Amino acid sequence: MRKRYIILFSTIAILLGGIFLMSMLFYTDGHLAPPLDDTFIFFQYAKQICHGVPFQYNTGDSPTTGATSLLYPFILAIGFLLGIGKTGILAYSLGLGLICLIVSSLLIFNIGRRLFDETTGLILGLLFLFNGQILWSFFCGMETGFFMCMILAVLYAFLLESEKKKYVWTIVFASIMALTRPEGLILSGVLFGFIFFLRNERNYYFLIPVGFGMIFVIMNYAFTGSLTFNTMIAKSPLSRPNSNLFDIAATAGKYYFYIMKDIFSGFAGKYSPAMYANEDQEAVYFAPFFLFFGLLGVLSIVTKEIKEKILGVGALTLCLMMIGIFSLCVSLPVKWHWHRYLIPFYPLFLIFVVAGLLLFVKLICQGSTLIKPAFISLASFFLLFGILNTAYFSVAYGKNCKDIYNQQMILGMWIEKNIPKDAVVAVNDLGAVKYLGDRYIIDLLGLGTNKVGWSWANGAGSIFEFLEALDPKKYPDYFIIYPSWFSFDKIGMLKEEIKQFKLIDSTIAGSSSPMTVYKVDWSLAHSGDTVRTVNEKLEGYRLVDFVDVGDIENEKAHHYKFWETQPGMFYGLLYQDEACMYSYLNNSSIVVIDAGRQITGGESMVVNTIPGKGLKIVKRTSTYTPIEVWVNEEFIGVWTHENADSAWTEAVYEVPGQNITSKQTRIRLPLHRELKHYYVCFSAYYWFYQKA
Ligand SMILES: [Ca+2]
Repeated sequence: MRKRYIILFSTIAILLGGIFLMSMLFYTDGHLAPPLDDTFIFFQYAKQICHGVPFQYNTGDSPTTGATSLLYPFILAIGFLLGIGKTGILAYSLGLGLICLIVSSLLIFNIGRRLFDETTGLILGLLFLFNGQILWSFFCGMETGFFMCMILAVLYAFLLESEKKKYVWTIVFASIMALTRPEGLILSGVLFGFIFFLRNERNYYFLIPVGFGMIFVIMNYAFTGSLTFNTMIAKSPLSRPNSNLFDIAATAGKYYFYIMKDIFSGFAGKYSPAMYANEDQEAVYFAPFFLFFGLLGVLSIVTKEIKEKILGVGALTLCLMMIGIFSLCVSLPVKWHWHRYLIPFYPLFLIFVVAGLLLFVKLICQGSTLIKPAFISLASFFLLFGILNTAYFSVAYGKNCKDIYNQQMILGMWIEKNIPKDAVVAVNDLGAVKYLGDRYIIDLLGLGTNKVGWSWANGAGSIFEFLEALDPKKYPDYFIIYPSWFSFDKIGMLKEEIKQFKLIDSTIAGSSSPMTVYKVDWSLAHSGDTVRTVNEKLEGYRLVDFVDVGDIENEKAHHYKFWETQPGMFYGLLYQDEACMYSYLNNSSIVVIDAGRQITGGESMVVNTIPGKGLKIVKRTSTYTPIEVWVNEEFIGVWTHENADSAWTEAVYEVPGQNITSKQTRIRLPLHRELKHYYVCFSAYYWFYQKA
């Protein structure tokens, strides 16, 4: 490679990095800050590695995989080992991003040069560098830039090694890629399949990267008992209750359309002076006609490879891009943070766009000497858009950094000074609050705290049940939350508002409401554990089991399931569970907090029983809907009781002893209806009593 290209790309990258840095410092009033709170999650895990407690978000906790990258926290940890300190890590992460950007630009330049010619490589390198979203992700302090760099390294190594079929560096870089992100594991699987089936090379060494990628999955399973990463549990529709294949397929399909039509075409999106990372900014991602030229590029490279009967880097790039994006459509069809999960695939798309431009010019100019100038002219149109979008994102980046500085970072520093050292703090943004505030935190979204992610996916009620079930020593003293994300206000848990951290112009924060610090009121914790009003009906009976609806762990232990009368509302029209604070219909002096589920179809559970003894089922509810009682799939009768609107009632149903035949009994409670009308029945708690 010629030295001048190294100098050229490095100079441009440094200049662009400088502009982004200046924008950050301008908007944050001279402070270093990342554009996302999640960056601090990485810093926290990296810090913990240096303290000898890797994967523990709070020292002493069970390990978590909240960074969703096995490798990158270790790379960041090197920074701490070099002694750069708590704030220095930000500069270190930016420096790493810059190095990755330079290396990536040289890699993509060389891919273009090898595939086409030097000019095309140059244009490709420039289109890569002048893409504001790509720059944003390199300077976000997280693993995205490094991940992109590894994908390009795999492609370039493959390009060099595929002729002789002796792969060393391809496998090395693919292994690093697989260690960097779960998508890297998917891509390494694609790479293996591509070599093995599409190129018919029986090369089992390509299983090595897959093996490396699996390490993190296995670790995640060992840490959490689930194959799903904490981030996925919190963010993916796959982890929503009652998600189903039909709806997932439809959501994934629609998201795919959206990426191709709205993002890659460069045509969609409205003009809006607002700069908000979480929606409606597709207009500034790519230039118009990008998809057209991308498709031409696929035709140009892949057709050639098919004609030559040996699939090469073009087909590989296409497979990686399409399957990589498809995996995101299924797992994370999200729009927030400038669609940041999609960004690592943009360089692959750019390769096709440039190939398409070249083919287009060749077809138009038909062998004349004008090909090169025409190509450069046409490419200049796209470079112009690239420069404009870089300008936009340099500002967006600065404003995002400003948000994080003024909200999460200031908050973290405030906690350090104002909250007792032994306090427990529950948060919805776990990054800076922990890294700078350094208190014991409980992450209500479940990235840094295991298990609670499933509650988050179920709704505010399950979160209440999760917190209530904690060891009281770990009850949060403070909530630091966007109150609109939860319903703690409805159940009287927000004892005192201590402080608000408000953004005037929010550009990336998850809520426009201020992040607020509250003291927590626990006085009604466990108030809902026992039967409160129908004890006289249970004389001579003793408790044999209970199902606390909304408590995910308790539900799991009882094989609890619920279903909807009109399924498929898991996404968008989600039946969220909720927590309620009511008094009883027939005794207003008893106030109880309990969470439960909105049931429209029915529920089933398996409970411990004593065979042959009469069973009384007690249900805490706030609604009246007749329900059918089925015991071990035998219909027993219809359960009716008094109505309690915005109050609790406890209803009792008696199952004769002859119907209880084993130590485990399956109870099924479908809503009773003749037509599938829409009823909602609120279910909060079941107790099972049998004759003593
Ligand atoms: Ca409950």
